[in-house]
Amino acid sequence: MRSVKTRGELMAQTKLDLLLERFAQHDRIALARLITLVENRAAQVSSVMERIYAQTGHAYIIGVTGAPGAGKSTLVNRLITKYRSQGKLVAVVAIDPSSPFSGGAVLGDRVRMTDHYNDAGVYIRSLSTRGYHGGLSRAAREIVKLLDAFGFDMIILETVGVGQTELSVMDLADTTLVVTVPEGGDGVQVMKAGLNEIADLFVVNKADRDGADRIKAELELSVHLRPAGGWRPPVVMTQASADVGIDALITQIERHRAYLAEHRDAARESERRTREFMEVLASEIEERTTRALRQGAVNGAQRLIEGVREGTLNPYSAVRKVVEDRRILSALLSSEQERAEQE
Ligand SMILES: Nc1nc2c(ncn2[C@@H]2O[C@H](COP(=O)(O)OP(=O)(O)OP(=O)(O)O)[C@@H](O)[C@H]2O)c(=O)[nH]1
Ligand SMILES: [Mg+2]
Repeated sequence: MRSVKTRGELMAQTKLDLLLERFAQHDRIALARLITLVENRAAQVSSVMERIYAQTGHAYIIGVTGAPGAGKSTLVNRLITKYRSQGKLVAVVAIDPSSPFSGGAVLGDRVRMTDHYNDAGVYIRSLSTRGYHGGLSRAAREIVKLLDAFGFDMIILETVGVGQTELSVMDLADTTLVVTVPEGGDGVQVMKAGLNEIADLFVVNKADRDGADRIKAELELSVHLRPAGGWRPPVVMTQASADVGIDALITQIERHRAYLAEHRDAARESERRTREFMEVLASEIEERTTRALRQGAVNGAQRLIEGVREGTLNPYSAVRKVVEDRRILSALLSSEQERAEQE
């Protein structure tokens, strides 16, 4: 019977309960463990999210994106300091591209953010983009939810602004900062990369360098091409390494926050919630089927896969057979325990 839990299941359940209890008591080790579960796409992730969801919705989420080396981490470091001086609890998720070129950036981030390592009001976590196959935005979303439920006031997401994945991660942010630098036609790059549309605020960092005024003018021009009436992203000049312009940046973030609060768009919010549902549904199905197939646990499906592997059955016919067979489908979507019980 389904209601009878196996010994192993009960033990896993108790362990998870304990972890969630410690999480509720603001135990950072429990927080780190839960984030690791999310990173490893463990089967318990969905039930963790169900349990903590009601505690979310309080944090303000700032996305920071832009070209490699633009000074994002340096800027984030400055933001942490300012927000900490306001007594806010700050979490940072730095999403690292998996290319070896950026491997050094992880270390760089660590080095630059060490100022805050002994501060219990600050939590910094790096997240590798490796091995997610498009599920990164779900993982990032879940980590943000965990940090939110844990009680952080400000959550800062740093990504290198390349590719669809990064853009989808920025969808989580309330305010998205696009960081540019004076050199190399960065303004044009921003437009090309589609960062223009997601920016709530442009930052021209390294304003100590030549050409800062020019890129500021370029960006301001692009802002004026936006349809009138909505939010117009301001362009803020900073010198993150010299701690210049950070107060103005924070003021603009607050302005955007106030704007959002004033212009709460119910339609946009339901759209966002629906998107979240669709994303979780799709990836839950993918994760469950992948797990079931990897464990070789689904008889009928195994035979079809053999056929595909040997070239005697084309993948489309195999998939049609799977989706038209309720028993296979239900086994694919069942949890490990449920499958064991069904046998
Ligand atoms: N001249 C100048 N250099 C800066 C400024 N801000 C940051 N830098 C330097 O730019 C370099 C890159 O800074 P990071 O903060 O690591 O840049 P990032 O955008 O986080 O880099 P990735 O995470 O690798 O994409 C470092 O050497 C910083 O010291 C600035 O305002 N002016
Ligand atoms: Mg960085």
